[in-house]
Amino acid sequence: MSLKNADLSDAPVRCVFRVNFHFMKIGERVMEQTLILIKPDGLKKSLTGNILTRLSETKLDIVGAKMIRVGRELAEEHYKALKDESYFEELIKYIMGEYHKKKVMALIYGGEDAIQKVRDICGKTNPEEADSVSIRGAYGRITTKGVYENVIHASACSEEAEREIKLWFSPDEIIDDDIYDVKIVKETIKHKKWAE
Ligand code: IDP
Ligand code: MG
Repeated sequence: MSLKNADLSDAPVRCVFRVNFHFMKIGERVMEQTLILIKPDGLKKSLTGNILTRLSETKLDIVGAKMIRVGRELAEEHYKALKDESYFEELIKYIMGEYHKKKVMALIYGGEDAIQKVRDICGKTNPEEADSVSIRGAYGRITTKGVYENVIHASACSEEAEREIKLWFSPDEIIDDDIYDVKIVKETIKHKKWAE
């Protein structure tokens, strides 16, 4: 079954203008980057391997990856467009890991048409409506409190991808050409080093 454009009708209102302002043109190919989060329920259910295997079908490159403990500030900033929704507080607790594990795996995938390719494999937001061969259709559920626990987040459009990549990653953590403007700064910061 083809998942092509499986959730176009499902795209958030903020993404209706699907204009790519940020991309690298290599030859005739338009290279994008997109943010993926394996959410706390995906980690708790040991789905990391399955999800990465499904994502490898896109033939995109992993250009960033890390584990993050999500604090309230990051959670609320990530989902700020949904702050008036009835399920917002439950959503924040969910992404902070209060119901599963207190971490998420954050990844950036890069390549041609990366944003839509990943969204297609993820499937619709509501796991009950998602194609059963999509990641969310196969592994998601709706809780008794009404939150869609859909195991994975993926940027929905180029504006969202830029905002989310800049929120979750610094340019140094991305092993790819810079597709957003960067500046070089020299700063002295305290950080942990290995003690011999
Ligand atoms: P998306 O994750 O497919 O981009 P968004 O509308 O951005 O969908 O919603 C973010 C997250 O909020 C969803 O992945 C899901 O976990 C949760 N969510 C969205 N809509 C609902 C809803 O109507 N009820 C409960 N949870 C929802
Ligand atoms: Mg979204």
